[in-house]
Amino acid sequence: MSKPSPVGTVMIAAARAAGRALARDFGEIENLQVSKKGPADFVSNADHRAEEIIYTQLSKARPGYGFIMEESGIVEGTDKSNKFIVDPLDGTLNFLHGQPHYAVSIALEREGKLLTGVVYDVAKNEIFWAETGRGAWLEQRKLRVAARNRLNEAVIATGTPWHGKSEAAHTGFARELLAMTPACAGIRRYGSAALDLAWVAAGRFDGFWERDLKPWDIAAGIVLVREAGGVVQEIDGGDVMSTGSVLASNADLQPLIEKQLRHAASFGKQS
Ligand code: 2AM
Ligand code: CA
Ligand code: CA
Ligand code: CA
Repeated sequence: MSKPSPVGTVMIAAARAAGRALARDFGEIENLQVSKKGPADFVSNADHRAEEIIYTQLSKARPGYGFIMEESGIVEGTDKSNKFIVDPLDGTLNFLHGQPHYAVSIALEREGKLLTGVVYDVAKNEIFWAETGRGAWLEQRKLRVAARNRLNEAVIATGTPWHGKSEAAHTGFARELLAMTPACAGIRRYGSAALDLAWVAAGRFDGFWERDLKPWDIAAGIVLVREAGGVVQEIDGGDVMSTGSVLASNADLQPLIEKQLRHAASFGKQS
């Protein structure tokens, strides 16, 4: 079965429509208006346009549902049990630098549980979608996380903290890198957390960890990884949607990655 539910179909259509607008803007990034929301937190009218398209389509198709959106914030719905979680452009920095690795990410949370996730890689025209109980899919291909169980054969994705994050965040990440690089076959940092998670679901990455992300970066990708048979946890054992510190992989690698990240915490502290 590779058919999404009716609401899943609506979400995929909204992601495609936003993707078409993003693809047009990507063709002329020199004309975009770019501003900063924080020290290195860029946003452009491409982000806003894509979000507007998603909001318009979804609120028309499902009136009353709530929204959490990266750029427009929270819209309280009259229907308290359904909430869309929207990142109109994940990988803005890639996008603005002409790098064709960015995505639209839309999730649906129902009764406090993530139900549906859609991640659209616009440049590669790949729609990844998953729904609880229906599996994770890329077109007609049912997705399954990688079966690799040795960390030294694994390719692991991560996200680095950026300008404006705390010194502790940068130091902590440097320690984690120091623990992970000797242990695995390769580390990748491509700059879209939504796609990193989709690629874990697709078995292209064996694992992914990043700290301090936002709900819209990870919500859709979490559904994808879980429905592809993978495991998603909060790095330190908390609630992943609250802290945004995510570790995703298959069940064999998960304890091995977790162990290296624990090990990292001790570096430079035993003097
Ligand atoms: P964004 O492109 O939607 O902002 C990469 O590490 C992840 O962090 C991406 O999902 C990206 O989402 C998010 N992010 C937020 N602020 C960022 C920044 N200043 N630089 C790089 N990534 C950022
Ligand atoms: Ca952003
Ligand atoms: Ca994002
Ligand atoms: Ca974004």
